[in-house]
Amino acid sequence: MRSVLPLISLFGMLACGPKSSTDIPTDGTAVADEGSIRLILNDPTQFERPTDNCDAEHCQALLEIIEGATQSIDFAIYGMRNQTKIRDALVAAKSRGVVVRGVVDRDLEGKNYYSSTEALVDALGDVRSDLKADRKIAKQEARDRYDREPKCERPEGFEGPLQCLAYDLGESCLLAAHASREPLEGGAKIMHDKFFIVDRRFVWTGSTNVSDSGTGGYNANLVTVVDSKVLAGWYTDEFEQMYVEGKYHGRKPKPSGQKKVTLGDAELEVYFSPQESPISSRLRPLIRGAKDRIDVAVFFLTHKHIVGDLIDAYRRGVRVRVILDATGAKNGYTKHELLRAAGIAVKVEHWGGKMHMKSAVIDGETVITGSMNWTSSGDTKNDENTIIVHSPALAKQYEAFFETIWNDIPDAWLTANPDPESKDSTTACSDGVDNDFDHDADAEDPGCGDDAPPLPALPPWRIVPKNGRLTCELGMAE
Ligand SMILES: [Ca+2]
Ligand SMILES: [Ca+2]
Repeated sequence: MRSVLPLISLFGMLACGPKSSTDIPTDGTAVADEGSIRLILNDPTQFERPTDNCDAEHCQALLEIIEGATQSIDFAIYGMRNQTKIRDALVAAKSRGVVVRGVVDRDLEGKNYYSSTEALVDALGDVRSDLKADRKIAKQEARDRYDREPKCERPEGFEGPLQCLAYDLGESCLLAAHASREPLEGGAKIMHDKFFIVDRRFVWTGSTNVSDSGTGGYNANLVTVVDSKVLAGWYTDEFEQMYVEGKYHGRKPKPSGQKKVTLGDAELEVYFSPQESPISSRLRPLIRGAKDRIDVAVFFLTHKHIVGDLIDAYRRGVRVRVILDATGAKNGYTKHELLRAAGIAVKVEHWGGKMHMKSAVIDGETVITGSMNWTSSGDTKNDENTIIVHSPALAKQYEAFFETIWNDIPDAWLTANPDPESKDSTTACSDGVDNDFDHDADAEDPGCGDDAPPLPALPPWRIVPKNGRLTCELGMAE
């Protein structure tokens, strides 16, 4: 039998290793490290349905580092569905003496969204979750809840928290009020990361869930694989805040420096949500600084300020294109119709799989990657990670991929919105998936029938002339 002593000492080292806060320069300079970065973009048009195999390149890359692990695997994932090869590889690593630790998401009832998560937790043992933190935060929020004075009129039929919007279009103003159809309760925050750290050297991360539609290859996703001890150290600190200290969401303290590392020709910046609010602190300034072109590919685009920045970029002559997920385009807070009203080219995807990326490329220079949707929750509530990569070569790779999938989506979806589970959406009626989360899949879904009902309407918007006024304000008269 293998001696347990080396394991205990290794575990001790892992759990009590130096905090990298001391390794983060406070003057914003980048740390130089040996290593490399690889972007893997998964093309959803190559797959007809979710699968339990691991043939897609991003899954292979994950399997490779798990199978090569000699000391440690730390993972923070939303959950797991199918993906037997990944589970088996983790179990095999553990049985050959690798220390395997993990965290997953749970809701206030202790449940996880994905059906194979419990089997993974049972097989590995050392897997924890955000359940306790969620319950504490929910209690606090219940105490803090208060009614805010609404600053705009609620659209009829939309009961959720109200978002009042006013965007400047130069001679006119674009005004809207957004809310979800259903009232939203203050629910659990999400441990939404999808990263693995192997041997404190390799980090596999991005938008891909470990699921039949994620690593199984059905959805459009972007994975970043980084070989860097420095970057792995930052991810380990983030992991241990959750795993060792039980700190999730708003309970994670704000770090003191900016995490930047150079790997060859690429410079990487790392941000964790919510403590670093990456949208407010970094994505918005990047968009405000764009000079030539921005291509965005996201699942949800509901953050009101980043939408204002995209409109401003477009108005100063930057070419802006957006590919949005068709389910995301049904959300009561989606801003894509406002972007279109401002003149920006937005295509809503028409695949069976989802546009699950949370990313953009700016000026052929900077790629935004990670797990964070462009939403207020992604910025300020959930556990998320974002890597910003400055590299013309990787930007070129992203732009080529974007061009391919942009051209794959018919121009009809520049103005209309495909029903995500209907004959509008390639394989959606034969993929075995409830693509639009209404509890009916394929032939059972009314959208796949001959008389498909129209999509429910989104909240309205209007354009009002400025008539000499300097700013756009809510409640402006025509
Ligand atoms: Ca389906
Ligand atoms: Ca459905």
